[in-house]
Amino acid sequence: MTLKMEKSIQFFRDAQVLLPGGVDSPVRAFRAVGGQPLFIDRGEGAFLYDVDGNRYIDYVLSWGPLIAGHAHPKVVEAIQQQAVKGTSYGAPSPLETELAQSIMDFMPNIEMIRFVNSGTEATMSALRLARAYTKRDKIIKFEGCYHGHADMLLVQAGSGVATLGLPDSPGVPAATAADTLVAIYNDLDSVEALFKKYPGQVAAIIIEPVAGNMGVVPPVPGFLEGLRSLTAQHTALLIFDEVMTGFRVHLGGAQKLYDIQPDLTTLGKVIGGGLPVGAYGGKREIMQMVAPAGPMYQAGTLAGNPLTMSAGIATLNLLKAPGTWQKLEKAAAALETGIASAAKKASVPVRQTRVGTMFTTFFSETEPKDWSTVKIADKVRFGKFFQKMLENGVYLAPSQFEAGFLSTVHDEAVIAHTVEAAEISFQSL
Ligand code: KE4
Repeated sequence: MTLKMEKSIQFFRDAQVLLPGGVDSPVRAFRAVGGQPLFIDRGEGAFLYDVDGNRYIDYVLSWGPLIAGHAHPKVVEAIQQQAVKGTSYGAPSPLETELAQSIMDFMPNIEMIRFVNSGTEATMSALRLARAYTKRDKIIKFEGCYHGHADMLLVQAGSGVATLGLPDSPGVPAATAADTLVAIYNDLDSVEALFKKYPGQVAAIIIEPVAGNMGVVPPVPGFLEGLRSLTAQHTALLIFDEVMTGFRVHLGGAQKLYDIQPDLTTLGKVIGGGLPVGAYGGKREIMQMVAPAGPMYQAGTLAGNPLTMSAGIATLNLLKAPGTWQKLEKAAAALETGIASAAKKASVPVRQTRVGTMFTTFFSETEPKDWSTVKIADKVRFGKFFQKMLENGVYLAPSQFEAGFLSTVHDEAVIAHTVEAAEISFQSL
């Protein structure tokens, strides 16, 4: 059955005249899965409806933010009630402190926090802060991890950079990239070697504590603990980039799941309930360096705006309802086993990875451990599977190197339909 896509095709044709690649973020162009992106008319609960009237179960959920599904009535109500009071004041409002406190209720290791407007701003600012605090210039990131598109972080990055097979991005000055050191995920020796090579020069390690931007790759036991002791030993800061893992691998993030206390945490996505947001926070002593409390400068026109704060507060309040995490975990586990058994039935070799509500189906027979073990996955076969799932009403992340997400409204019927679609799709490969 081929999808009716006339309107999407026309909208994409028009968009490509005015927007590079016809999109406002590269991965949306479906280049990795060979095809014509769908133009969306609306989202409702677990579903997306495209401009041709096709309905899909959505496992992208705006790349993570919509943990309560599309247009949750409580979130919409919070946005509506705030909108009539004004969308942005350019001045402080009690809502910023309210959302800050709500986040800290989940992640008590964060003692102070600053809101910004994207995950990119959050990681960029956290690294500037780490450099200001330690008076050092080098940073360590991991191959395949993505932390937004700030110059210093577009070095061997994951997500769209990996999806499009870009070695690195042009436009990043060599001098900037030179201060970004790259280690291998799940390989402590590769980290130790960098500390040895650049003694006293490393300001911070920044890591996705569960990698999501090369597909979902969990940390092996002892890896995060090892990073914590290496950074302590070398007086560098440990930054957990929880823009994606926050509230997704555990309501308290990876720092709760693995019981590791990073010095700084970056957040985004879920805390804005679907509106533009980012945040960085951590130890009070470090955060007090941020202007105007301290000398490290960072600012933003719409940072902490009341509309985003209201959507974030409403979303986190929904997560506080008793039994919410158990419900999310149960649905995610059912999805994971359902897809794995569908692949087995069709004798298609896959490696399923999942941590909490984030998951990936790798078309590979190699256990995912780092970029080198995931990049060999069969991207062509993934693309065929993606298209088949789309035909069967399921919208997966359009790249083998991305995470899928589910929400509190992905109920049993939705999971059952997804597994059925997977059975049909795997059989067709
Ligand atoms: P944004 O600037 O896109 O809000 O956040 C950047 C970012 C930072 N850190 C992590 C761990 C992230 O996953 C992201 C953004 N995630 C991607 C999805 N892989 C956003 C989707 C996109 O780029 O279109």
